[in-house]
Amino acid sequence: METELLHVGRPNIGNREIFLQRVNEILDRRWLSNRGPAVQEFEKRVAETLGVKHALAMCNATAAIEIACRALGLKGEVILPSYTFVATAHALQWQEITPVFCDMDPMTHNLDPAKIEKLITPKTTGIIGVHIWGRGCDTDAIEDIATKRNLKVMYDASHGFGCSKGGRMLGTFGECEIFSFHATKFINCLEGGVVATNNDELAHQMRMMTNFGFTGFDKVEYLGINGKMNEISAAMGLTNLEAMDEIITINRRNYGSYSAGFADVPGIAVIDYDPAERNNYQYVVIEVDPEVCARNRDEIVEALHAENIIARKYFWPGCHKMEPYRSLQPNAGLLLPETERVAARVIVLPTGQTVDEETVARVCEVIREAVR
Ligand code: T4K
Repeated sequence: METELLHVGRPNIGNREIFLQRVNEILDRRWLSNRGPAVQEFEKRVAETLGVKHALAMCNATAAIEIACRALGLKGEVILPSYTFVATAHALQWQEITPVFCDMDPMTHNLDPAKIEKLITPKTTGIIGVHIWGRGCDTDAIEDIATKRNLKVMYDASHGFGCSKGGRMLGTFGECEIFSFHATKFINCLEGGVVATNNDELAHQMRMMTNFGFTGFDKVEYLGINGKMNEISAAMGLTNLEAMDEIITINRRNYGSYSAGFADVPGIAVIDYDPAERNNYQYVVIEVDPEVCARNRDEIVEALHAENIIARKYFWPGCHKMEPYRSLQPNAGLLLPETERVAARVIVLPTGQTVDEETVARVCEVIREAVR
């Protein structure tokens, strides 16, 4: 039995000495927030990595989605997947925009574009695609529908930093894309988010909104909030960005070991990442087919937890089954059969810097033993 808890989402941490040196410089400068030098450098590095004109650092991805929705003028109803972290839906509901949940394509776990059109009503103003696990949405199909129906498109790319779709980096699609740099993401800023966009006007507007709407001393031009990233978070982000290749190599190695470990286990499939794209491999996701596997998903998770391996059921049960959506939209599930089916099959396993091959072998063995 594992003595320590083995978590999904254990943070990756770059060179500690360099981070601490950056922290000392920040303290020496006595410039701690309000888009200081570390935040500006972080924004520059992120923009370079994504190949995008503007990368706006914010305090977290949830606030960043809210700011982007405001700046895009989204209101009424917005279509998004139910199969996402609840923050995507909350960012809309918090602004009294109705999240309209769309079903997924079970092959990709992403929004199924074929199911978008029938959800469009006269109140619909936009679509938020979510690149689940860093695998890019069907951006062509989504953007075709949006153009035809005059809707705005943005993406929640919280999982997708360093990933591509059709050879183009995530971050460059739609009006804007939002990345999360939360502690549990493969590159973290402790807490942090970034909005990426090539739209100058939108970037200017979001920049102001992130800082109370100030456009100069005593001059407020927009309704804004405080969505700013602090300097220490940027220092962490910069340090971790420097370790990005190394972290991806580890994630990729672990992903390969898990895939090999489950290759001959009936009813367990590791979701795949297209080798032709750039991937960060930050999520190792398995699907348990209850018709083939000797144990169902919940029994396997129970077996893992009994061994102190805290595997997660992301994103079960789907946003539509969480409050306030469960009460506000009690029938939403009728249109979400694939979401409900897949959400009941998925397990996310630990990976990242703190997980070595021996640990992967142990996790595989617990699962193999459970289904034997
Ligand atoms: N959109 C999508 C698609 C997202 O996945 C997320 C975040 C967002 C939007 C919003 O982004 P942010 O506003 O957070 O920037 C976690 C994360 O908190 C959340 O950021 C992430 N998605 C989601 C997928 O996972 P929880 O509620 O499952 O677990 P949490 O935060 O308690 O952490 C999971 C495990 O990680 C813990 O059991 C232990 C470990 N952990 C966590 C922290 C914070 C550590 O070992 N060290 C730590 O410092 O949401």
